Amino acid sequence: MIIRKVFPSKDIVEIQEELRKLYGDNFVVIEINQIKKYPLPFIPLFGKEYTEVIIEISDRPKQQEQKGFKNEFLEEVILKQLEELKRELQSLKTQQQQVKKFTVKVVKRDSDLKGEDKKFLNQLGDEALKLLDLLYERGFDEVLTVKILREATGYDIENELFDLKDTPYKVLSEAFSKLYGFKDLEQEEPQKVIALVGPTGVGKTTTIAKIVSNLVLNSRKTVGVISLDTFRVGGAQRLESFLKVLEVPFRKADTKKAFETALEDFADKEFLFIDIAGRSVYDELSWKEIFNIFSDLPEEKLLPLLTVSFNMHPDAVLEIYRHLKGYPLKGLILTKADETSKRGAIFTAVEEMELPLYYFTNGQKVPHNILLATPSNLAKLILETE
Ligand SMILES: Nc1nc2c(ncn2[C@@H]2O[C@H](COP(=O)(O)OP(=O)(O)OP(=O)(O)O)[C@@H](O)[C@H]2O)c(=O)[nH]1
Ligand SMILES: [Mg+2]
Repeated sequence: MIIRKVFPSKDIVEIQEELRKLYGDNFVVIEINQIKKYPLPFIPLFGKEYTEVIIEISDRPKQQEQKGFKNEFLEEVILKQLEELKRELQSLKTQQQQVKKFTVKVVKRDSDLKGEDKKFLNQLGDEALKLLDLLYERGFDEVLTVKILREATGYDIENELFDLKDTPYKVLSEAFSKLYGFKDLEQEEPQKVIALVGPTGVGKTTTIAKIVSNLVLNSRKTVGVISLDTFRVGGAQRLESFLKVLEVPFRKADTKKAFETALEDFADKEFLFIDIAGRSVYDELSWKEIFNIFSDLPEEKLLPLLTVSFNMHPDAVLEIYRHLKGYPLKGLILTKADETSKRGAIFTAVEEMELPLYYFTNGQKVPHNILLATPSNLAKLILETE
C-alpha cells in the first residue's frame, strides 16, 4: 500500500522516527518533497514549508533490497544537507578570518585610539576596510587614519555599517581638503620673497629649479633668484647654469648688504626665490645668520617654506619645526614622494605644524617631477601603486 504523509518538520531523521513509530520497520520511503502550504487555497500568501513523504507499507517482513533502497534515499538526502552545512561553515570561517585579520590590525595599532574610534573602525564596510588597509600601508598613523575615514565614509542604515561615500580618489580628495591647508603660490600677493629652508639634501635647489621653470615657461611670470649658498664649492653653480638657459636673472649674496642690493635689482620681478644651503637644526647660529639676512624685510613679504622629504620620520620633521618655531615659517614643500611608499607617515607632522602645503615633488627630473599641492594630487600620490 502506498501512502502520502505530510510533516511540518524538515528534519529527515525526525521524520524517519515518526514513521517508525507508526509503521515499525515495514515501510519503504519512495519519495521526499519539500512543499509549501497556504492557509487560503489559490492565494500564495503566508505559506509554510512542509515535508511530504511517499511511503510504501508492506505486510511482509521487509526485504533486504528494500531496506537498501530506503537507506540509499535517506543517505542522499542527508548528504545533501551535509553539503549545505559544509558550505555554510565555510562561509562562516571566511567571515571569521576576515574579522580576525581586521581585529589584529586594529589591536596592533590602536594604542592612541579612543573607545568610540575603535568602535567606528569595527563598523566599517568592505570598501572602507580596503581604504583603511591602504592608509595603514601608506604609513598614516592610526589617529589620522580614523580622521580620514570619518570624512570619507557615510552610515549605511540598511547594513548598519560605515562605507565609502564615493570612489577612493574622490573621498580622499574631499577628506584631505578638509584636513589640510593647500596653497597656490601663483595666488600669493605679488613680489613675495620665497625662501626654501630645511635640512641638507632634501631637494631645495632642485625644487626651486622646477618651480621657476614652470612659472617662467607655463605661466609667463617674471622671476629672480638669489643664492645664499655661497660657502660651498660649486653650491650655486648648477642652479646658475640652469637659470641661464631659462634667462632668469641670478645673484649670489653672502652678506646682508649683498642680499639687499640683489633685492633692489629684482624689485620689478613678480616672484623672487632664495636658495639656502641646508643645515643642521642644531646649528642655531647659522639659522640666526640666515634669518638675520631677511630681518629688514616686512614679514608679510617673506614666505619661508619649510622643505622636507616624504621619507623623513615625522619626529625628525617636528624636531626641525620646533627648532625653527621662532622664525615665521609660512608653508611646506614635501619632496621625494617617489622614494617611499609610506607617503602618509609625514602627515603626523603636517597635522601638528598646521602649515599649508605648496608643492609635492616626485623625482629628479627638472622641471617635470613636481605637483601643485592640491587635495586631488595628494589623493593620487596616496593611491598610486609603485
Ligand atoms: N628621488 C628624488 N630625488 C630628488 C627629488 N628632488 C631632489 N632630488 C635629488 O636630491 C638630491 C639633492 O637635491 P638638492 O636640490 O641639491 O638638495 P638641497 O636641499 O638643495 O641640498 P642642500 O643644498 O645640500 O641642502 C639631488 O640628487 C636631487 O636630484 C625628488 O623629488 N625625488
Ligand atoms: Mg641646495
